[in-house]
Amino acid sequence: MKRVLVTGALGQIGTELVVKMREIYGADNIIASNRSGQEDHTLTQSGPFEVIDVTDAKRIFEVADKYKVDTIMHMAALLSATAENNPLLAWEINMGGLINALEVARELNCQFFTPSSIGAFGPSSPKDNTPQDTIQRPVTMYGVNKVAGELLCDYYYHKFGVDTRGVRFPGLISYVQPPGGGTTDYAVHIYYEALRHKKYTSYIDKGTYMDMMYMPDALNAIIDLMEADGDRLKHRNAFNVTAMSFDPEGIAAEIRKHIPEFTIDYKVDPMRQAIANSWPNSIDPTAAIEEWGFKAEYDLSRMTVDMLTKLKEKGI
Ligand code: AKB
Repeated sequence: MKRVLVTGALGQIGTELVVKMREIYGADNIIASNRSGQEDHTLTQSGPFEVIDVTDAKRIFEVADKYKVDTIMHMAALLSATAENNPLLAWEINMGGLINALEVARELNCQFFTPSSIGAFGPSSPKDNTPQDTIQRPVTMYGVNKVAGELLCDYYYHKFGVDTRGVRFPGLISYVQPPGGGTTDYAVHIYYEALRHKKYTSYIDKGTYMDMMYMPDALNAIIDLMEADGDRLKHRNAFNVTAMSFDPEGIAAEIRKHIPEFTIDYKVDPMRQAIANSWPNSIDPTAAIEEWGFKAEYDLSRMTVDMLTKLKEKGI
């Protein structure tokens, strides 16, 4: 990775990924792009920035060619709840955007990364310690997009030799850029509300376990996988990665260690609850550990300390 185009750079992952990669590879070598350019002044000023709508294949090519990039990190996507509310738009952005970006990677001979998700599993997948290779029959549009995306990336590798790589991310927790439209977002909101109001009303019910990971571990996973020796990779595009699994009661109990008055109650959102119910309780990251040395530094307790500290520093 010497010169990288990041799509969806103002999203939850992209915002921090661009900052970290600019530190490692040099600001001029990381070309951030997003559908609109207004929201994040710092990122658009700290290195090259271009407006790209990923449904516009020509525009992706134009920017990738202009900067002579050798890597594309395709982060632009709708998350699970938004996708479920607007399945046709999700197909257009998640599948149309992906194949456009893959085509540019093929034409310009770029290495390629795009995230899959725990959403690629469904109710018939084993629920606990879900294996790397298992039944994948998701029942959401997001899940359908993710499984098709995993297969499409494999196809571009086998058919055209594009060096495609990817992970199945769990819910990602961060104090920088809030997520939007996901099912796991509650695990970010809860920290803000704990500091602001000492209480949180969860749209996900108690007893609903999902995998989660702190953003610094997610960024390291992306960079480590992209830097890994390709000859060691057997799976390439859809490595299970996770750092912890908890339900709303579990994260609330951890927050209570620091804010004893904190309380949680429930107003369950049927749609997001149904999505969560169809996902694993926990997934097995053994293939990622064995094939490229995946390692997560943050568990629930270390993440909670860091989240509360960093959000307080931000004035929350
Ligand atoms: C979502 O909730 O949609 C995402 C994901 C797990 O892919 N955070």
